[in-house]
Amino acid sequence: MVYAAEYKGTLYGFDSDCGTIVWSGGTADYNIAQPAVSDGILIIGSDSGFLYAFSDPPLLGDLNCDGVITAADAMVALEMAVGAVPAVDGADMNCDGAVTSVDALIVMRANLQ
Ligand SMILES: [Ca+2]
Ligand SMILES: [Ca+2]
Repeated sequence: MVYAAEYKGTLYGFDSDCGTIVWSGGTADYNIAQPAVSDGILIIGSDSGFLYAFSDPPLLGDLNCDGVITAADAMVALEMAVGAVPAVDGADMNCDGAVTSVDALIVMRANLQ
């Protein structure tokens, strides 16, 4: 995951393989620096002197958003692959522009690591 900040307050998380935006967040202020990540916490300073911390940036492949990658996430990817549920950008694990059974396999392998 690669993070970048827009001056007007929006933060973006990009898939480091294909550049797809898989997360976004925001501050109530102008961002004056680029974000940093330490121990899983995304941190950024603002022009008003506040330091914002995001403890929940997404885990790539965590398609049910429970904070861990399990077989349940692979099942969600399969449901997206067959059109049972709408596909999201973060589910395209191999960056080929579509969510398929290959993406579900990649999520399953991430579960086993
Ligand atoms: Ca999950
Ligand atoms: Ca794919």
